[in-house]
Formats: sequence, C-alpha cells, structure tokens
Amino acid sequence: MAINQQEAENLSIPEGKKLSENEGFKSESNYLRGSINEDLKDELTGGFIGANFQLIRFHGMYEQDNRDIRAERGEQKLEPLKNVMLRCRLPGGIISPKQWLGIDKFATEHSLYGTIRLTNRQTFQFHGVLKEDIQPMHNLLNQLGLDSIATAGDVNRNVLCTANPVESSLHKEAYEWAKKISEHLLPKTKAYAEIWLGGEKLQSTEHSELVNNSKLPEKVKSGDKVEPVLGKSYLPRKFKTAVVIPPNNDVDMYANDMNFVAIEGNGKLIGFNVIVGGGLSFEHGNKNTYPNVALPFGFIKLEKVLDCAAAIVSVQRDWGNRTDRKNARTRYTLQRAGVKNFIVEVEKRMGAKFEKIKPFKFTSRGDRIGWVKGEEGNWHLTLFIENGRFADYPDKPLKTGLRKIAEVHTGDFRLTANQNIIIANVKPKDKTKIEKIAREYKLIDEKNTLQRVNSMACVSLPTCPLAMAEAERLEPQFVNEIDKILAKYNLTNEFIVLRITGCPNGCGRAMLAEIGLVGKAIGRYNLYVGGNREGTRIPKLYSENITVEEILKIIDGWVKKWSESRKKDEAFGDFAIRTKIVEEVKNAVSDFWD
Ligand code: SRM
Ligand code: SF4
Repeated sequence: MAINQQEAENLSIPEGKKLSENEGFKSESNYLRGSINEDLKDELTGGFIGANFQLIRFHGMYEQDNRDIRAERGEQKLEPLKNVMLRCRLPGGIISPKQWLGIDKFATEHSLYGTIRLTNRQTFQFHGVLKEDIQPMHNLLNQLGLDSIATAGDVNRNVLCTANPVESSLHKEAYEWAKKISEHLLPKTKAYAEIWLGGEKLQSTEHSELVNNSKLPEKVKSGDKVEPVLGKSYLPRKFKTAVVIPPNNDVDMYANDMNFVAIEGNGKLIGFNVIVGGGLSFEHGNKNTYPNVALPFGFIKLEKVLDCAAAIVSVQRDWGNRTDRKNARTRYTLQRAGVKNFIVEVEKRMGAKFEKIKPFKFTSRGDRIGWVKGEEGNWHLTLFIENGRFADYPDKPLKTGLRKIAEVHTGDFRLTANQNIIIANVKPKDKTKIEKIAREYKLIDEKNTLQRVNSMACVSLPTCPLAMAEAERLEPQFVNEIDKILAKYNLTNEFIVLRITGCPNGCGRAMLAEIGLVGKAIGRYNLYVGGNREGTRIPKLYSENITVEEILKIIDGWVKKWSESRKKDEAFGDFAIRTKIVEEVKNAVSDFWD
C-alpha cells in the first residue's frame, strides 16, 4: 500500500487542524434532513437557519436575495427579500418539450424574476422562489420526472455529456453512461423525497435500484449503511464529472474533478480515458489556491466505469481535506497525496488496473450554432442564448419563443455546457415550421457575431451572494466593444474565447479562456490571458484591479499586434504565449502565481 492508514488520515485531517464547520453540519444532519421541515413552517423569516442554510444545497437550492434592493430594504428595516435559487439535475442536459412547458409555467408564475437561466453545466436554474412555493416547485418537478438532488453541496454534481447530436449512436451510448454515473453516485438518503415530496416516490430515478448497493466493490464502501459510497459526512467538497466525446470539448472537461473521454472502436463505444483533478477556482492573493486542468489516469473498459467512478469518489472522500474547504477539491488531494499514489489507490478499490491512455484529440470547444443533420436523418438546431438567460426582452421575446417551439416540437431539447440549447430531433417535415418560430422570436439572430457566440459570463449580480463585480450584465456591452476592436483590425470573422466571471470562484470558466476577466470589486477586474481554444491551458494574470476602459485599451493593443503579426490561422491565446504577452502556464501548481 503506497499510503498507509495514518497517512490517509493526515490527508483528511492534517495534524493540529480542526474539522471545518461544514463537517459538523453534515455528519449531524441525519442524512441531510437537519431541521429543514421546521424552517419551512417558520413564517417569521423567508430563509433557512443555521445548518439548514447549507443543507438545502444538497437538495439543489441556495438561499439568496436580490442584492440590487438589499440596501433599500435595510433602510426600511426589512429583512432582505430571501428566496431560493433552484438548480435542476439533468445529466447530459436532455429535457423534453413537455418538461420545458412545465418549468416555463412555473418560472412565469412563481419566480420573482420570471426567467429561466441555462447554466454552463447543462441544466437550468430558477431564481427567486419564495418559501411557500418551494414544496409545490419540487412536486411539479417530480410530476415532470425531474429532481434537483445533489446539484449543489459536497456531492457529485450534475453529470455533463457532450451535447453534439450529430454522432447520434455514440452520443446515445455516452449519454446513457452520464445518466448511470449520475444515479450511481447520488446520495442514497430519502431525505429529498421526505422533505419536499411528503415521502412520495421519486419519478426521476429508480430509487429501489439506488438503494441496492450489493454490486459496489467492498473497498469503495464507506462503512455507512445509508450512504455506502458518500459516507455519513458526504464528500469534503463539491465534485464534478463530465463525459466527453472528442473532438469537441464542449463540456470544458479540464475543469472537472472526474472525466470520461469516450473512445470508440468500429463506431461503438469501447471504453473511456479517465482524466482527473480539474478545477478552476482560486482566491485573490491566496497562493495556496490555484486553478488546474485535469490529469490523465488511464483507459478503462465499459464494464469498469461505475466501479472506477465510485473508486475515485471514495478516495477523494477518504483523503480530501476536511479541515480547510479552500484546499479540499480533488486537485489539491492529488497534489498532497501524489498523483501516482492516488491512481494506485483507485486501482486497488475498483479491482482493476488502468490501461494506457488511448489517443484522442480536441479540435473545438464551442457549440456549432445553426442547423445540422443527424445520422438518423433528423435535424438539430443549436440556438445561441446569450449567457443562458431565457427572458422576454422587449426586442427579443426568447422565453415565449421557446415556449411556442415546445408546444409543437416532437423531439427533445438539449442544454449545452456553453449555456445554449439545441432543438434536437426535428423531423424533416417540421424543419421549416421550427425555423419560422425561431426567427419570429429572435431565437435565431444573424447579428450574433462569432465573438458573441464564443463569449460567456457567470450569473453574478444581482443574485449571487459571492459576486465582487458584474459579469452577466456586463458581458453584452463588453462583447459589443470587442466586436468593434476586431472590426477595426479587419478581424470580423475571428473570435477570442472570452469569459467574464464575477469573482475568482470562476463559474464563468475564465480560467480556461483566451482572455478572462475576474471580478475584483465593483467596476474592477483582474485581466488574464493565454488560455487556448481547446480549453487545455490555464491563462495567466496580466494586470490587476483595472477598469473596463483600461481592459479594452489593453485588448485593442493586443488585437492590433495579432492582426499584424499572427502566423496563419494562429488563435489569439497561442499568439499571446508565442509573443510573450505572458509566460505560458505549463504547470499551474507552480506557474499560476509565478
Ligand atoms: Fe459556480 C458557487 C453559479 C458553474 C465554481 N456558483 C456558485 C453560486 C452557487 C454562489 C454561492 O455559492 O452562493 C453561484 C450562484 C449564482 C446564481 O445566482 O445563480 C454559482 N456556477 C454557477 C453557474 C450558474 C454559472 C453560470 O453562469 O452558468 C454554474 C452552475 C453550474 C451547474 O449547473 O451546476 C456554475 N461554478 C461553476 C463552474 C464551471 C463548471 O463547473 O464548469 C465553476 C468552476 C469549476 C470548478 O468547480 O472549479 C464553479 N461556484 C464555483 C465555486 C468555487 C468552487 C471551489 O472549488 O472553490 C463556488 C463557491 C463555492 O463552492 O464555495 C461556486
Ligand atoms: Fe457568483 Fe463568483 Fe460564481 Fe460568478 S464566479 S456566479 S460571482 S460565485
């Protein structure tokens, strides 16, 4: 054994350190129940108290308030307008038109903002649900065959799967694996059904199958009867998983804790390369934190996928740091334990050895906007939805438009990891009808430039409590300015992967962008540059705490040089590294802060 029991314990609880407060919440929660039921009856506050504030996250909700009106309410001696944001569980991002109509109705009638927000992890969020609407919301989701279990909290989150519908037979297989992995790693507690559905049966999962753990390898088990994989204290921190089908890295897999890269043989899925330990957050000025890309472990055959997933999660469960949440994600465990030791332990627990990584290559990352024909003759229309926000804007009634499509569409919808949506499996006879609606409601908009389509921002203000600066509300105007700069230097048909994130938690994945803005304070950002188009390189800090105007000036200078001296087809991020605008981040552990 490469790491002994004592060493493993030291990884989890380093000597002299105390368990973090969250560990107490979790282990004493009676498997995620806490006293949420009592809080639901408490009419004195719109929020959740103490541990319950954290525990509702494991059920897919965050308590929030509208920060735009927080001060005003304070002056009126009112509690902030507390509400919850709900994040649905949607492995691989597939949702039916009927389900969409249900969530559209709920958002319109019961959420404070009336919008649906597609996230960059292939699901949707409702913002602004008041306490009295929470149970009805979960009942509605359940009737629709949906749930929000484990979309937040210290668990394996919504599992991603490449959305590209063209490779349809391979996609079908990969998608099934994304669903299986998601269900295999879900919490087994029945707390969700008890609290939110009054004990009703879950429609979205075969709960009986979930509770049957006899097939788990012995070494993976936590020793806890209720939660054999996750354990009574669940994971040390959030855990993210993706299934990806090369050559499109649309799920940005290097940002995930655990990735399964689909490998095909004769057109059939034969297994996966397993790539582990990605994550993008850091803390301004805290050199013990850093973003990093996931690292190759090896290839596994299909029959070992679930055991491998559970083994990796179980090593992170036992070795991840439970005293310092800033040092608890898998990438830090890999660094502290040693990658080799981690791999050996996973092999031991899953009862198989990794084979050598099979060759694969990514050539793109974004979504292909517009129509494509699938293998089976059906058509698929990818719509660009700026920052994933489905709202009825005065000049663009996007939300109504999608509702109109859902009313007549006989295929399905696929949410992408770039906050977009695919109207999938449109029969040839329905293509014109769908296109007509999409154009009428501006879901198809020729004015969306390549630059806009390759830009992304996180939610940030006004709902995110951690936001330091605007992101989603800044992005549209910011892209206008970048478009002007590109046009000025005759680069209209070019783009730079641009991402804005309201704080260094990095939800907008700026740490895998060619140019990334990271919020520092209202109106001020740190500017990063030098990621690549495929999403395999972390960018580097260029300038700190600067205004949007200053950033645009810098980018103008860079784009000018790029237009003058780029090599043929050289992407901006590669140009930035070649011309030494910044040094390349080769190994983020040592180079990111250097
Ligand atoms: Fe995130 C926390 C929104 C993808 C790293 N994220 C949050 C919260 C819940 C704020 C909070 O804790 O109270 C944000 C809610 C804002 C709001 O009002 O909706 C939030 N994150 C989002 C979304 C909606 C951004 C978006 O615009 O699409 C994405 C939801 C994905 C989903 O459906 O599950 C989202 N978050 C990400 C990503 C990108 C990804 O996963 O591909 C990252 C970086 C990758 C990573 O995990 O390293 C990310 N979010 C974080 C972190 C930092 C985690 C860490 O390791 O330190 C936090 C804060 C935390 O967990 O303490 C956070
Ligand atoms: Fe909020 Fe920061 Fe995530 Fe943006 S990056 S959604 S500001 S936590």
